[in-house]
Amino acid sequence: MVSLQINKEHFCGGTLISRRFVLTAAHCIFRYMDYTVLLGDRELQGLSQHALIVPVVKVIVHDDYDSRSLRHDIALLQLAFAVNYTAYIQPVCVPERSFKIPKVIQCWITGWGQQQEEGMPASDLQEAAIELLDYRVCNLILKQKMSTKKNVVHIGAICAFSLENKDTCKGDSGGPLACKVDEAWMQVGIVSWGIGCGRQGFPGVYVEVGYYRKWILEHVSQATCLNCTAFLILSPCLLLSLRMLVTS
Ligand code: 4AZ
Repeated sequence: MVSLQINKEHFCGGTLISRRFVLTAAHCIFRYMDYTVLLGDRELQGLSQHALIVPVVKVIVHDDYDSRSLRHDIALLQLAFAVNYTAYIQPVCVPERSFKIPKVIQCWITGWGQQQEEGMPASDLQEAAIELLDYRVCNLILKQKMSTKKNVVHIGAICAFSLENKDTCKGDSGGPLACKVDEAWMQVGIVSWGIGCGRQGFPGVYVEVGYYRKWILEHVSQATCLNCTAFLILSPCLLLSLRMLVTS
């Protein structure tokens, strides 16, 4: 996971999906700004020797992103240079569209966002275990809470809640909802929106990453992969897909 920063100040989360690209939420992007990405560190104050700061050279926001409904709340940031992977800087896997997280797998939300609805941002990266909720069920719950007849959660989204009312909040947006499948981390969601933070009975809403896999790959390969098949390296994500093909 990475921290998106403007003038060295954290404002959103993101994730590294290739050596050159960071995935985040469209609502994290305002207008043209000098964005930088902090990689390889959990602590925002006093960077460690594992930290790397990389400028963003291009922002790709989903064409259908709607800032009112927050539909298609997804964006890619192209980094100024391809980062080298280390023990601290690793890419997360983007799931296949059809990928269904087995019920037994634990998923997590992480971020440096506010620790309460009216609270302070965290300087040390926080994490919480969550339960997933289908967007249709989530839509029914949130429609009722918002006293509206209009649908508020649509296909392409997934919701999550915690039994201890742990939740994402302001400053966590753009960050991951990720699940550890075998030895690989799969990014199932992107922090998008919610009503307040950590309120009992109010699930948080996330972009369903697998639903946008084609969009992601289109933009990432367009920009970086002139010769990808020639350099096809067996990444942990690819190995996981292959293993799942064999076992399913
Ligand atoms: C926010 O303000 C925000 N509980 C993000 C996520 C959630 C709530 C608020 C989900 O960016």
